[in-house]
Amino acid sequence: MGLMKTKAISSIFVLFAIAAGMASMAPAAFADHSEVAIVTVDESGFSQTCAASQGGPGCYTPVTATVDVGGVVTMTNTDPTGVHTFTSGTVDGFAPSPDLVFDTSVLMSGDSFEWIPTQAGEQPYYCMLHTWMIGTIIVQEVHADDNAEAEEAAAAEAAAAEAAAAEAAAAEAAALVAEEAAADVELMVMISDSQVMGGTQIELEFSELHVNYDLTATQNGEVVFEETGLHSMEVIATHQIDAVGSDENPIDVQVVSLGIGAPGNEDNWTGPVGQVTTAQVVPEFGTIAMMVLAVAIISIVAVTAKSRVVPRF
Ligand SMILES: [Cu+2]
Repeated sequence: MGLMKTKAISSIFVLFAIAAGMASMAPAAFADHSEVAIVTVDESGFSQTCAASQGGPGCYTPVTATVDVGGVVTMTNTDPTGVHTFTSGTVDGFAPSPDLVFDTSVLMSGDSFEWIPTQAGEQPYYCMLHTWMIGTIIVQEVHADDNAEAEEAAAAEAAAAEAAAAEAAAAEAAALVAEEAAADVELMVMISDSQVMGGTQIELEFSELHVNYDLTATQNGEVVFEETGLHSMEVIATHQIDAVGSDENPIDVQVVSLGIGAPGNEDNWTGPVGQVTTAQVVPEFGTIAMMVLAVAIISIVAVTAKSRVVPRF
């Protein structure tokens, strides 16, 4: 099917990228930072074990990349099991603060994005679909590490640039917050599961209080759980499903947001309505954690596609 073809192409792309990277590195006496390739760790959307905070190596490789000002950073989603973003800015738990320097938006498996930095400094970034995925790009003046003097000058310049960037970022963030308040409320939900008492316990962790939603779980094309008009007073809601997923018969979980607000007061609900988040329960992963940002339609479409990609080679 078309799916297999996509995977094959992405694998070839990765090999090529690695080969190209090695070839360009070999002849340089000094470390060449005119280009750097960053990729995503396989299954980083399903498990947080890659995160440094969980003792992992980081969910992007390399997790700290160095590039010259004017160099090319190629960001590629090499994870065959999911969609990811490289979004500049920082994230605090569920709360991302994009700084608008770059945003790949949703990259399907095999997709790439290029960014050419124009300013020295440290640029943090994260995946807006899986906020445990974080990385850093260190942008330095060309040949900054050729000698210590240049390095010092670059460091001073970088510090100045960083201060200026921080100022700009703060202004942008403030503007963004104002914009967001006027626009729609962002809603994220993390879906995780555990096997409990011969069934499956689904835990939903919302980024907002008072989320109204529909929850449906299907297995083998059969509905094993279906409730509409659910309300989560707290950020966490749990539901017991009377079925256990397996590799052959995974359970597909679907959450549809209805709006945010008190039950019975639909007219005043805010937030995204009708946006869909899916996750798949397969025991080999133990607890599956998937976080979804329900703002842009494209990410929702992409996430729906992700659950179909899960049964893989
Ligand atoms: Cu991701």
